[in-house]
Formats: sequence, C-alpha cells, structure tokens
Amino acid sequence: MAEQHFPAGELMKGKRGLIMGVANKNSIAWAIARQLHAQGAELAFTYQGDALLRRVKPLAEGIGSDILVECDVTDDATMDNTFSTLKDKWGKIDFLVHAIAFAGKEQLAGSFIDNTTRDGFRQALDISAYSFVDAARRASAMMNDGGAMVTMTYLGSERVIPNYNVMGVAKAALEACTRYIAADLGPRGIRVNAISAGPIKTLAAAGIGSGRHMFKFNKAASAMRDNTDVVGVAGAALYLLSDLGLSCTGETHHVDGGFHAIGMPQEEPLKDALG
Ligand code: NAD
Ligand code: 0WE
Repeated sequence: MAEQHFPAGELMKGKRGLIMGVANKNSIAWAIARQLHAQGAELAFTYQGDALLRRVKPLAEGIGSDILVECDVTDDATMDNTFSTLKDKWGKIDFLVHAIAFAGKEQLAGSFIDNTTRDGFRQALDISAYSFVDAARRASAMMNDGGAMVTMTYLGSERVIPNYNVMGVAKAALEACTRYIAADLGPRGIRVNAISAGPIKTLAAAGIGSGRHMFKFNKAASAMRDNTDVVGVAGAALYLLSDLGLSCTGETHHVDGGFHAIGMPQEEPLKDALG
C-alpha cells in the first residue's frame, strides 16, 4: 500500500471527523484515515487501551493529528470523555468512522449453536453493533448538516461463513442498525452507510483457524480472482463520507472483488487453487 494509492485532493477540505478502530498500520481504519487525510480532512482518533497507544500515536502524529483519546466502547465514561473532548476542541464534526468488532475467541470456532453462550452473544453484539448506535447518537449531536458516518461489516452477516458464527449475527444487527440510524438522521442530511469488505489481513483477521483456506478460496471464487485491497475499502469510505456520496444512505456497499455476487464459482480456478 503505497502513497500513490492516496493521491492528494480537496474532497474533504474543511471537514473534521473521528476515526474509531485503528489498532496498527494494517487496520482498515488506518487506510481510511490516510485516504481522508490526503483529501484534506482533519482527523481525531480513539484507541482502545494503553497497549495500542504505542502504535496509534505515531500514526496519528504522522498525519498531523493531535486529538487522540482512549476509548473502550463498553465503558460509558470513556465514551463520554471521547465526545466531550471533541466538543471542547472542535465544537462540531462532519464525519464518523466506526471500525470496531469483537467476539470472544471461543465463540469464533466450530459449531455455532454449541459454542455461542449468552455472555459471548451479549459481548459480541454490544461491542460490534450497539457501539455504532451509541457512537452515532453522540456524534450526531455535534454533527453539521451534510455529515456522514461509515461502519465496517462482512458477508458473514448475510451468509454462513465457517467459524464467523456469532460475529455474523452481530454484523447482521450492525447492518440493520445502519438502516435505522440512516432513517433517524436522514432528515438532517446526515448519511449513514456500511462497507462490506472481503477478508483483509489485519489484527482482527489474524489467527483465525481457517485463515489460509479462506484467503485462497476468496481469491479463487471472487469475480476479480483476487483478495480485497484495503485501498479500495478506503476509496469507498472517501466516496461515502465526502459529498460524492450525496443521496446514498442506509446502504451496505460491498468491496470484496465481487465475491458476494457469485452464486457458484468456475471449476478451473477453484481446482487450481484448492487442488
Ligand atoms: P483491527 O484489529 O485493526 O481493528 C479492530 C479494532 O476494534 C481495533 O482497533 C480494536 O482496538 C477495536 N476494538 C475491539 N474491541 C473494542 C472495544 N471494546 N472498544 C474499542 N475498540 C475496540 O482489524 P480490522 O480488520 O481493521 O477491523 C476493523 C473493522 O473491519 C471491524 O469491524 C471488522 O469486523 C471489519 N471487517 C474486517 C474485515 C477483515 O477481513 N479484516 C473484513 C470485513 C470487515
Ligand atoms: O470481523 C472480522 C473479525 C472480527 C473479530 C476478530 C477477532 C480475533 C481475535 C472479532 N473478534 C475477534 N476476537 C478475537 O479474540 N472479520 C471480518 C475478519 C474475519 O474473522 C473471521 C473471518 C473473517 C473474514 C473469523 C472466522 C472466519 C472468517
């Protein structure tokens, strides 16, 4: 992912926004941040805890951002602090990027009905879906008309993906939340959309049991016969968060090399890839 993927422009000039979900340089939220920054946006970041500050601080500073707030979305006090800090520094904002998900590791393997516990379900839905409702409410309270929000989802919400399990249920909820939030904020000219990205090698995708198979299968079975490039995800976020995206709201936009569009993959590339 090189600089030429983020050509300078002015699509986000004069706009300010909050990026939630950068863990390191591989994070989808970081690619989105770079794309928005290249177009003139002013950015603030949240980070999840002290362990991640070491990684996120140099990234934020590297693009001239001096608003960096610790925020655990399950902790109301840190949510309060995040948005009151933004209110103090900026007063108003123009956009929100939500790129946060979590389920317990033991929930993300094997049988869905056997391994999904009440607490595991509650935690996955709380962190991965409710947090968008909460952040959207707080952000909208200080958002200019014509603002926009984006969250990140995955095809496991629409179709069964082995081991994605309760995260698929959480993403289905997140996509429904996106539509309801879009309806609430539409009258104010605020647009709310989700990007459904194909598998990308980030911290959140590391160490998933079936990872090697999944990347190989996605490459072979997608329309473009390639894995998803995070630059395309960042480009979609730029479109949805800038005025290029006018009239687009409540949408789940797939950026996955066309994987979602295929009903049955061609025989040869699959044989070549999987043997
Ligand atoms: P990532 O690990 O870089 O980002 C996940 C982020 O979630 C981290 O920054 C982490 O700190 C944050 N997070 C988790 N629990 C939190 C909490 N309680 N409070 C605050 N923050 C918390 O991985 P990523 O792949 O960039 O994930 C970003 C988003 O993209 C997620 O919603 C993920 O579901 C989605 N997504 C990822 C892929 C993929 O294949 N990587 C595909 C489609 C969608
Ligand atoms: O949304 C995700 C992953 C989100 C995620 C990742 C982790 C790993 C570490 C949520 N919770 C956790 N909990 C942990 O303990 N993706 C879209 C990436 C992903 O994860 C999968 C996938 C894909 C794709 C898990 C199983 C199968 C496919």
